[in-house]
Amino acid sequence: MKRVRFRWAACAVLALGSVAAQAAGRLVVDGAWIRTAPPTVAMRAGYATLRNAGDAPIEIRRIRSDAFGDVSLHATVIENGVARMREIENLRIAPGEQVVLEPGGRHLMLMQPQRELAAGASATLIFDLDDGATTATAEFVVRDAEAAKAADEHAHH
Ligand SMILES: [Cu+2]
Repeated sequence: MKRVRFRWAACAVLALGSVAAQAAGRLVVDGAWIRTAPPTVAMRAGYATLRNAGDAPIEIRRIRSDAFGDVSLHATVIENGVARMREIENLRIAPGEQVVLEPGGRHLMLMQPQRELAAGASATLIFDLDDGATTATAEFVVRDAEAAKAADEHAHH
């Protein structure tokens, strides 16, 4: 009798352990692009769909790239009829949810390009998640806004 009870307890511990190990967030970055700008402009804007394909919430703590001196996440807010940008410190995405970064809305602010980024070039962005131990990497392709829009419409048909 005692032996049976022990086995049941061990089984419960194993089951709990496997649940804890499986619950994890997973950032998927789709349709990532950077809008072209004249080489003299010291900033670019980046857009993408950020989706949490995991089963635990994720929080984006930091975004970095060798191609830029500084990367931050911005929201566009209208104050007294004027569009202003505000930094989003930590973006939290629930399991199954997605955040769309698009022209006129939330976007990545890419400062101090470290090299020429003509249309067709690409830059790797690294997203540091949660405790900093987890990262996601995405390739952002440089395109002009019209080409990006056409490609997006094509993808949806
Ligand atoms: Cu901005």
